[in-house]
Amino acid sequence: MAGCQAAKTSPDHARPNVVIIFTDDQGYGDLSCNGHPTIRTPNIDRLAAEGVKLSQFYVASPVCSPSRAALLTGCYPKRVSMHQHVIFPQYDYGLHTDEVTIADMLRERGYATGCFGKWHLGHRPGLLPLDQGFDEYVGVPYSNDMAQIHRQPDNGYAFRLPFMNGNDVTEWEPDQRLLTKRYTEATVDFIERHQQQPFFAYVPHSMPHIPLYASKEFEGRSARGLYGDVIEEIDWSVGQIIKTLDRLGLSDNTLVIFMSDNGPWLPFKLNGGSAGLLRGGKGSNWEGGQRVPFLAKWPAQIPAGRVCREVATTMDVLPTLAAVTGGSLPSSIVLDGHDMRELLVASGSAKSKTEQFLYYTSNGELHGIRRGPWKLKFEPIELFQIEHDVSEQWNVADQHQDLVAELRELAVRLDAEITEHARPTRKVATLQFDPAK
Ligand SMILES: [Ca+2]
Repeated sequence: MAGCQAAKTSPDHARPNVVIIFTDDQGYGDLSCNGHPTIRTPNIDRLAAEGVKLSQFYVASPVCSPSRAALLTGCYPKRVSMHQHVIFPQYDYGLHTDEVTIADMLRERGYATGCFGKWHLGHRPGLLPLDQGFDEYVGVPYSNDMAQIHRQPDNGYAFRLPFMNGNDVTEWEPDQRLLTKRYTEATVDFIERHQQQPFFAYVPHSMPHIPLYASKEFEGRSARGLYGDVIEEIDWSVGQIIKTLDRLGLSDNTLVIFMSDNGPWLPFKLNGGSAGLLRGGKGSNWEGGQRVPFLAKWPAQIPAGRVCREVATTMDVLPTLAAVTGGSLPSSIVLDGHDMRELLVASGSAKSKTEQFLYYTSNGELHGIRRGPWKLKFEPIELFQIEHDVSEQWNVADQHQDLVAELRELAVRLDAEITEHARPTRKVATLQFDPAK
């Protein structure tokens, strides 16, 4: 029975392999298993069928860099001062190396650690994946649009997109049709090379962040158009990783987690995704901006085919992995996430430890709070019973004025604590490479 599995701590399972697949700007509704009618994701759906799906899972920011900082550190972006929107190529700061990332924690525990994809937490010397706990890195250090969409020669900005191996730029302006395939090959190669020891593979895909690219094998394949082609290639990638684990006999003891870094980028219309039932998308504090798919498969511990409807967040991943692997975190460190292991492995009665969740805008300003089924948004004040009204259509603030005042006071108080104890980013004056044209 699933209930016994939580307590199982046999040596074989003391240090499971960990694979985190983190897509970019994929909407809550952009999976077959979350209801999309024309995008086919059989491999990602398999994670749900053979593992657990969380239906109320949040990222801590509706944009890339803050969301990634929260995942890797277990903290609100504001606590690590990474809350003020995304890192652009000319920026001189990044996540501080004093922070303990998932990779730092697992490497200390004896894991081989690799990052294969989009980094976006700083790209100057000392701010890259090899400085943040990863043994290996292959990918692009910031968003795939920053050379194309944000090219602004009139403002003095014109950037190039580097492709990196470790700390070295191996090419400029890589063929983006091949990014998903290259990240996949690097991940499979990493798993094959480290099959004899515990490993952590972090796979933050560049796609489906615009501009969209699929390889020629996938272009034109999906009934959803290019966006669907891109998602179906990511699904192929997930399948390649699962097949590799199966072939090497590692599947049973490997925890594979699939998530997106924020909601769909709706202004790009057909090139943006869908949040399904949820209102809004990337950059907003509507549920569509911050509620994302979460699937986890780990046959040794997670019962197959469950849906967990408890609230959890990316900030829970670090403390959960520490609990699962026996990894240690400094006792002095303040985290905002909680060990959510019970939500993954228990048979259904486990309750979330997230008592409340703060919403911050893409620029890092406090903009709301969720507690239990209630979500309060600021400016204008709107209150939603989010479990009755998942699409945030019916503002009931007028009927619950005491609750509005209480939640507002709580949000301000919690935010004040984070602000008071915020830890700094790291600024670096020198360049690792010159991103300018
Ligand atoms: Ca993103």
